[in-house]
Amino acid sequence: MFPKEFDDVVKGIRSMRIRGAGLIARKVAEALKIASESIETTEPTLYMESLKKAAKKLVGTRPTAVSLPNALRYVLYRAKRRYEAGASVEEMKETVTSAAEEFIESSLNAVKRIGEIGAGRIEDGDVVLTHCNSQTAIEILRHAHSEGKTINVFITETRPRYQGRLTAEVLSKEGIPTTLVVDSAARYFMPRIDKVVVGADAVAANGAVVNKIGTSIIALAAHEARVNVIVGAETYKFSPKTLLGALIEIEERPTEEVVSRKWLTTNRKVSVQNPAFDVTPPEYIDTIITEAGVVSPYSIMFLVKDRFGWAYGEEEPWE
Ligand code: RI2
Repeated sequence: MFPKEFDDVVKGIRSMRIRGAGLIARKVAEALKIASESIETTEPTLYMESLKKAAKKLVGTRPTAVSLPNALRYVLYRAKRRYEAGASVEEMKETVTSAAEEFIESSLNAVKRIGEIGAGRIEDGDVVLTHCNSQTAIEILRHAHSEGKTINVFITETRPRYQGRLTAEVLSKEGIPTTLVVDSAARYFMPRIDKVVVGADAVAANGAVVNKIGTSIIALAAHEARVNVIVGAETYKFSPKTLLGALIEIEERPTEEVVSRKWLTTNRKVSVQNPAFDVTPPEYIDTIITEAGVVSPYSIMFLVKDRFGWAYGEEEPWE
């Protein structure tokens, strides 16, 4: 049993009350810290077992956002190293608390830094199209606006959960002119667009970007119209497993997000699918902006390894 705040994070991520890949990562780091502080034992092995149990509960909440397991790896590898070195429970708790806080702080700094770097790619007068609700993409646009650049932003609704509305609300409150359009209008409007700016849930070893369903068709339309596609992705969105040949799992969400249960029961022969993400191949992406600058997907791996302190191929720390 872990405290209620821990269970609230688990439920919140599953139901998407807590959403957005970066926020999810910060929330699981925080939840692991809460779980760690609540473990009542002085026996290091029992402590580690409970901590792994907490991590396992968190890791299964949403399968695609790789920032989630990466945040857990960041914290857990540090605890594991201390455990192997013979640390006491008190010492391991301190390690978990400081690693979680360090991760959260560096995540927030990363989003801010991507905003600064990405804004350099936005020119005065640009018409930008964005999809879904990415804090990273928003930060790039917000920063460009704060530099005094005049920008106009088209936002796709992002069916079935309409996260585009959230982005429209945030940007319009900042004083940025925004236009909300249906997802299927992306190609229709593309001739008016100068740049596409989106976030990422995961980046694979070949540079492919996994992001909200619909991103790849927008990137395809942008490619056809020779419009640049800019992706803002913190380095902890890189999937280390893809280096060893793994594919990133695409989350399939409940059909009720697309049609009502009533509609389904009256149309029993219709099957409904609701993949939450799709994969945009690297040839449709012009720039991936990380907090370490504009880097090639291959060098992201080395940055991640350095910063996050794990050896890829090593057993998952919650196993
Ligand atoms: P930030 C979101 O997923 C969207 O796909 C968005 O582009 C991505 O996370 C990255 O968001 P969801 O949680 O980390 O809405 O940039 O399924 O905020």
